[in-house]
Amino acid sequence: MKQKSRILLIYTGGTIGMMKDFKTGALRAFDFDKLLMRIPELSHLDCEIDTYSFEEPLDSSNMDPGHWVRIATLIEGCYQQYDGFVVLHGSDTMSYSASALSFMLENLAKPVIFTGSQLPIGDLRTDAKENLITAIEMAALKKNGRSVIREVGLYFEFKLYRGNRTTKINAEHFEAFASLNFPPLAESGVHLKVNHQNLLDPGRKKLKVHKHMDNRIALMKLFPGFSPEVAAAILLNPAVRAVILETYGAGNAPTTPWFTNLVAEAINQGKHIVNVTQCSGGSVMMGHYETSSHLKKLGVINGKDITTEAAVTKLMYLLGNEVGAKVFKTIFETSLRGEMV
Ligand code: ASN
Repeated sequence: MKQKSRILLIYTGGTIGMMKDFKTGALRAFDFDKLLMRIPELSHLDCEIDTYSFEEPLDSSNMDPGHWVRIATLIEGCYQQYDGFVVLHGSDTMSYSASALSFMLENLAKPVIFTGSQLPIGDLRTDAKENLITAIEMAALKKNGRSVIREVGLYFEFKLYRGNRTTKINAEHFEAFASLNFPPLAESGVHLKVNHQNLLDPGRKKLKVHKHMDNRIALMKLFPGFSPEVAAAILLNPAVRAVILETYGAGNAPTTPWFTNLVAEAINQGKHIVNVTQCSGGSVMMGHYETSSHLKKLGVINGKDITTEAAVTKLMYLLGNEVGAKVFKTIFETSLRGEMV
């Protein structure tokens, strides 16, 4: 007889489980048991579901690396008992958390699927039920006794994406996420369609969980008129070990001497500078234009087609693992979990 998949549902918070606070009118997280009562459909699914809830569910604006460590530790502790994990999470920072977990869970061979919703589960027009039910079904998929999805995914509005390729693009539409540089892993229509050619194959190595995330990083989005004083305050700040430059188009930045000198000085101080485009899709191509050749010469790290969310969490992960200065650039420029080309 076919064994039912066992899924652990981890509730961290988010709109999916929120209700209106009568006093203030603002949406606030409520407890998990009440949430489960609103989805009797869960008992019809062909899998066994256990649940775990943060005792104080969060709006995901309050997520931080400590919460990622909690989720990673939880998965590590019961990895053998379950066939898959579904993480209910607020949509605002879901792409950061999914990216972070993808780096923290090395050699992951089971699905960890993030999902949530734009409307609370109690709302008549809610998108929460479809997202949750299909995320569980995707996590439960097995072939020849092995999980089909063996990576961190993000399921939202009929599509399963690679988590570290996603960005939240809309605060209004049910289609809140996009993965512009990588096609969906699976799609939900009348049937669940898995795009097998897009899936990661982690091999059969043992799961390794990394729990040190170093947050001494900064993100600097360029705009015409950036003040040299503000740029210096970021790039030369002693509290900062690495800076992500969100540049224009294919990785372009001003060629004014003050800017070039600041980047050079930061690199001299041993800081890692990463070039990521502020476009939602496409890739950095350092050296393609004169306006990026200077960065290439200085030894700026090429973020290629990585999302800002993945760049932030990859930096935290590599710094947290004390990756040496000599190999840092090469490792950052290598795809570790399918987050870049
Ligand atoms: N503020 C909410 C959160 O990220 C938004 C949502 O879940 N749709 O927790």
